[in-house]
Amino acid sequence: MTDPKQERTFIAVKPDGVQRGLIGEIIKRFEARGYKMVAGKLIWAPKDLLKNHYKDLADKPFYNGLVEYMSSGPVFAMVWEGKEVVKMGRQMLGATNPLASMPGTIRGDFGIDVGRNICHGSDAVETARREIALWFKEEELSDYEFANKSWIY
Ligand code: 3AN
Repeated sequence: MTDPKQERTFIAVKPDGVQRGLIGEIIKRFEARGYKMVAGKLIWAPKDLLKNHYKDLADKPFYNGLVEYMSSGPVFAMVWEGKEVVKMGRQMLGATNPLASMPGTIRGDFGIDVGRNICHGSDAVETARREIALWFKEEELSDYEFANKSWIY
């Protein structure tokens, strides 16, 4: 089992988040919470990658629209590391449904539309592993420590 302190998740600022200038805001929240960025890049994702990323939703009526929206511009893809970052990341993003996304969360503070919901975060440790491998090459992930900061993971 992964050491929960070393847990990693895949977080992406979606095209609407990039267009709205929210990359910095989202990075700021993860940094401030105490998480460590292990990788980050701006990428205009090819449709094949997006179809693979969302393959579990292939039978949903919104699937084609989702792939179109995600390929409408670059996304900012990231890997964050730290204690229970998968669950915590989901909490920080807020619920998929805008009516359920609480103020204080990224979606709750910046979004009103489920089809334009600013950010993506892996929903489980296993999913995170798959998504990280899909979006990043091993050499793009930086293994480093914060010096003398045992409270930062
Ligand atoms: P989450 O992104 O919160 O994990 P999922 O995995 O159920 O939610 O959905 C993936 C993405 O599909 C969402 N972020 C959203 O962009 C889109 N989506 C989900 N439900 C709908 C819907 N009812 N209509 C349009 N797009 C949707």
